[in-house]
Amino acid sequence: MNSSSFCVSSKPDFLSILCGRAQATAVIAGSKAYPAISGTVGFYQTKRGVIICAEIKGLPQNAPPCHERIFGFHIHKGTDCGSSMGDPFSDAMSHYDPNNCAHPYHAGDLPPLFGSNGYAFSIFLTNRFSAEEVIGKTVIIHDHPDDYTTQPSGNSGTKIACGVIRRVTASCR
Ligand SMILES: [Cu+2]
Ligand SMILES: [Zn+2]
Repeated sequence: MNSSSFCVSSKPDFLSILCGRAQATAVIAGSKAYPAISGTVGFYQTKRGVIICAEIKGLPQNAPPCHERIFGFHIHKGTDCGSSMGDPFSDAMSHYDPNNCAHPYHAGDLPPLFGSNGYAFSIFLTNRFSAEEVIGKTVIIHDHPDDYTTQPSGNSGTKIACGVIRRVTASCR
C-alpha cells in the first residue's frame, strides 16, 4: 500500500469500524468548576489496537488571540469520578499503568485534546491496552497540556472532567 494514500484508501474501513459496535463508552462530565463540559469517548477494538473516538463540548477558552487551549487526556486507574474536598475527581487516582512504566509510557497516556471554540474531536489508535482491559477505569481531561516529560503525570494540572468507562452496545445511528 502506498503510505501517502493510506488515509484515503482506508477510509471506508475506518468509517465502518466507527459505525459498528463500540465495546465501551465513557460519558464525560465537567467538575463543579467546569459544569459546561460534556461529551463521550468511545472504544472500538480492532486487530491493530483500540480506536478511541472522543467528542467533547464546553471546554474552557482563553481570551483571543492565541485563545485555543490544549488539554491533557488520560485513562486513570481509579474506578469512580468522586471528589475529595478541593481535589476534583480524586477517586480517579493516578494514570492507568498496569505494566509499571514511567510517564508518558503509562498505558493510559493519550494524545492531548485540541480545543476548537470549546469543542474537541479526536480519533486515534493505541495498542497499549484492549477495550476490555479499561472497562471500569476512568477517562480524565486536565486544564493544561501534558508535557510528556514531567513525572508522574506530565504536569497537566487540575482535573476538569471525568467519565467512567462502561461496557455498552452502541452504533453510529
Ligand atoms: Cu490525567
Ligand atoms: Zn502518564
